[in-house]
Amino acid sequence: MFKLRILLFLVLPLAASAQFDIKAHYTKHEYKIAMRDGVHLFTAVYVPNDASPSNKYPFLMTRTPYGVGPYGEDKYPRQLGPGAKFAEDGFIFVYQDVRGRNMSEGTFVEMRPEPDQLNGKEVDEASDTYDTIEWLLKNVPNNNGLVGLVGTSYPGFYTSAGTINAHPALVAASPQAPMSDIYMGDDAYHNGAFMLIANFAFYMDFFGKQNNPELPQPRKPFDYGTKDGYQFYLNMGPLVNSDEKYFHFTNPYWTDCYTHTTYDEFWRSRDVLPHLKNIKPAILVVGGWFDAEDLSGALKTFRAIEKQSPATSDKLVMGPWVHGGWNRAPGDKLGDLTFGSNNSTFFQDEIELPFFRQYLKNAAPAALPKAYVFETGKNVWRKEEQWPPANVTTRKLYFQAGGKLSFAPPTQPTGFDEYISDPANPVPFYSKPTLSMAREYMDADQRFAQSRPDVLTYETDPLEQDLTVAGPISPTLFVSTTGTDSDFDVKLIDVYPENAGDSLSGYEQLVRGEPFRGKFRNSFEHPEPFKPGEVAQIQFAMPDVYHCFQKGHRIMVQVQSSWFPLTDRNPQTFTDIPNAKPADFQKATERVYRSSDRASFIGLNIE
Ligand code: PG9
Repeated sequence: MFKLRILLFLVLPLAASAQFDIKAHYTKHEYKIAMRDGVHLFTAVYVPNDASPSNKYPFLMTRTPYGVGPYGEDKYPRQLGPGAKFAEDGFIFVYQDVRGRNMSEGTFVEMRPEPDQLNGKEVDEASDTYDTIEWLLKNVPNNNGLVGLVGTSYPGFYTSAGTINAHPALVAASPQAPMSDIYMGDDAYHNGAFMLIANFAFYMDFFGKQNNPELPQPRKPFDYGTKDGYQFYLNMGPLVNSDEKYFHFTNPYWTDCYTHTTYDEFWRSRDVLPHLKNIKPAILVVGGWFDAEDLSGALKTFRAIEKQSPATSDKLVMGPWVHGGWNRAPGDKLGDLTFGSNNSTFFQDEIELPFFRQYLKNAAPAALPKAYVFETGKNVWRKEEQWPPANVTTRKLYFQAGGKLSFAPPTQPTGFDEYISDPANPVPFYSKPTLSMAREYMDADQRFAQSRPDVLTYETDPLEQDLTVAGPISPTLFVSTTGTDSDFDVKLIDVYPENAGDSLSGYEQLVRGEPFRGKFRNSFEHPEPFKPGEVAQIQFAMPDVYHCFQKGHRIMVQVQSSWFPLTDRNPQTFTDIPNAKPADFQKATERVYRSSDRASFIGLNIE
């Protein structure tokens, strides 16, 4: 599986660049580069064969915890660089095992905290990036003195971290789906709900080392004993059983992840966003609207740099992609939906390569707008001078009696809808059995959920004209529960007309959905129980969309209290959830209010 990850993020070409023979054009070197504290980091460097004092090349570097294979100076990957055309264009490609991973020495720390200042021989990912650049400039001949950084997902975090107190030679960086604040909306937790299925699978595959250094060790795939993840995780019971039954407390990364249930110092210190200040390299942040892992990371990284580092040349690209999809798939479809042409080749050739050429090779300006964003629903790329666009207005879509949704606030003095949420029968996140976090869930048909008695559905009349939503989605819910804790998961859905006359007739496309763990409604640090039956307010923001609900479509909102096993189950009694006892898992009656003084609504930015 390590091999798989390497393929996903580093090597696997989008369109196999078999035409360009890497081995014939590049020479590979493997180095152990000393950092300021004496720890050596394993670094593979691929230099164009025609590099010479009169033909110099810039560095393009990726730092990763997933391995820089194939290892061995005589072994070459099928692709170098983030896109199919980079190798042919000519760069000195650098891949580095980060501190403590694989062939690098030292200690690995998950999302290593990045203090603003280091003293003496203290190190972090920023200093390791700096020291590596310093070494490369001095020791790899025929470089042009300029460096770019690029990476997706975890390597996206290393890219962001590398821009802090950057080496002056680092002039361009592209954090792509960067993990940024992994409790607050990236991989680990969303609004306090633990992202169970994705993390269990990830940490079954991502362990510490036995020897330091060592080559990536192939792991025997975990045997779930079933093809049905819903049943597997239901049978597992409380999260502590994952360790009791399967991990046996051998993977501290996993144990840390599911036991730190609040936004405590462990997570706060790992948030790289506050440190993205005074960023000198030009930045190209890239994300996918259907990224189930680090969508939030891309948007928050862009916003943090815009706000905290206004002098930085900072651009955003958001396309119709799953996590890292722009690196490895055409990006023309997801599940049942299509998005026109090959959006990934467009990105690689028209955005990513020109961006790096501009800064690393003094080529013509890439002429990129502030935000290059794909509008789903219409399936077009748009160039915006800011994100969200300047012309949006915030409007509220109110829940109404009879399952209606409208822009007019409710007028009746009382009113609510209710359902019984049973932790023994949670709402599935996907209609088919799956052991992985099926990425297609991000735009999948929600009719299977609408038919359940524990899912509330509200929808507008058919739209009389196109309506484009651009920016974050902000639900405000007035709720009560007969329990002392409960999740309230909100889904924004595009309902296709019944008479569309094709396979999408009546389709209920998930546009954006987020869980919210109710006990965190006032603070993610200090959870509070609900008082049974007492009305409470929940307000949160779901990650941005750029989506056109077309004329004749309806806007739908669904509310439910489980989304399994995407998120772990809330026992619905206020407790330490990973260690909940079977008796803590209780049915509860959940109410969502829709009266004039308790008007639940979804805030939308409308273009
Ligand atoms: N974003 C991915 C991940 C990291 C840590 C935990 C779970 C997922 C990834 O880099 O693949």
